[in-house]
Order: sequence, then C-alpha cells, then structure tokens
Amino acid sequence: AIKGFVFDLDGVIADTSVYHAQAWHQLATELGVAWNDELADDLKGVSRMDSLELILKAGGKTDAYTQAEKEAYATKKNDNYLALLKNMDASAILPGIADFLADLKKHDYQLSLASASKNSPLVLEQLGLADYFSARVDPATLKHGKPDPEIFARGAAILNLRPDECIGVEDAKAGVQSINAAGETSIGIGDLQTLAAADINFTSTKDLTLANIEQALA
Ligand code: B16
Ligand code: MG
Repeated sequence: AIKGFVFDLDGVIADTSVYHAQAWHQLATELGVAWNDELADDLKGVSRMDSLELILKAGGKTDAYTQAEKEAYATKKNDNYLALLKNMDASAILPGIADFLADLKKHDYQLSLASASKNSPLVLEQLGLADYFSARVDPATLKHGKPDPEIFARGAAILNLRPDECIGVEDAKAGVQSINAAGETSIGIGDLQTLAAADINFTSTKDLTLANIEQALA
C-alpha cells in the first residue's frame, strides 16, 4: 500500500520553474546562446552546474570557459533567480497543491521533498509550506542528479519507507525517469508527450487529488 509521497518542488508545488527559465534565459542571452522552449524543458530538474553545461552545449561553447568562469556564471544565474523570488509569496503555490498537501496530512501519508534546488528551503519558507517538508533530501549531498534514481530513492528512505510504498510527483522528464528507476509509482504533471514514461499523468496540479490517484491506480 502507498504510505508516502515524495515531491519535486519547482513546477509541482510552486510556479518557480518559470523563474528558473527566466533567469537562465537572461544568462543564455548574455552568453550569446539562442533560447527555445525545448532547451527550457531540458533544464527542468537538472542541477545548476549541469544546466549551465547544457546551455553551453546548445550554443557550441562547451570548451569556451574555465571552471572559475563557469562558477561565476552559475552564481550570476542564481542571483537573477533570487531577485525574481524576492516578491514571491503563497500566491505562487500551484492550483490545488495547498488542499492536496493538507489532505495527505489528514490521511496520515508521510511527505518528503526531492528537489534538485539548493534554494528549496528558502522557497518553502516563502510559500509558508516549510512545516510539511521537515523531511528533505539535501541536493548538495547527492552523487548523481535526476534522472539518476538517487534523489527519489533517498526521498523514500528518509521516511523509512520502501520505494513501492511511495508515489513520486514530478513535472520534469528527468524527474519521472528518476522516480521510475527508484521503483516508485510516478505521477507526471504537465505535457502528456514529454512525460509519457509516468505511471499516472495529470495535465495540471488541479487534478492532483487522492480520489483521482486512487482511480488511476485501480
Ligand atoms: P538551484 P526541482 C530544480 O528543482 C529546477 O527544476 C531546475 O530548473 C534547477 O536548475 C535545479 O532545481 C537547481 O536549482 O539552482 O536553485 O539549486 O524541479 O528539482 O525542484
Ligand atoms: Mg520540477
């Protein structure tokens, strides 16, 4: 039986994926790399340094910068991102998520966070959702990012649950791959084609309810 839920943050709980994309777009433009929706999609769930590498690769600039320069650019992106977060509050919680989290608690499901973002504690605090996610995988301690199973496997382990007792919720292709490889049930939120590998698909967080999940699993 399902006993726990392991959540992604950006793009599932909060509308922050647009801020990440905006901040990367700004940096890509500065680096002379053309921006498009496909690149934006590929960066979802991917760590800060790996995202920068994907952008440089897209622009044919893989060997153009030293490690120190790359770190400075990654910091610049994060500064852009933090500036965009400044005025964020609970209104950035995606539709239906606040009710869903409250319902999960009420039904005694355990919750953990499997976000690749080093900013996740700050984001949760600003959204007023920190109390739900005292169990959080620290992305700084990971050997491998999404799509590797490590982050979602740890998300179950910190709840003392087996993977088959957990449902993972993601908006990124790499994230759904991570959930599946960890042996959990995957819910993909967003484009059906991009997230075709998910066990259950919802086009919007609005559809994320226990009743809909039970129906999909029946
Ligand atoms: P940071 P998630 C991911 O968060 C974002 O989707 C991705 O765009 C971002 O690059 C990554 O976190 C790292 O974030 O630069 O804040 O450490 O979707 O796994 O919650
Ligand atoms: Mg995400």
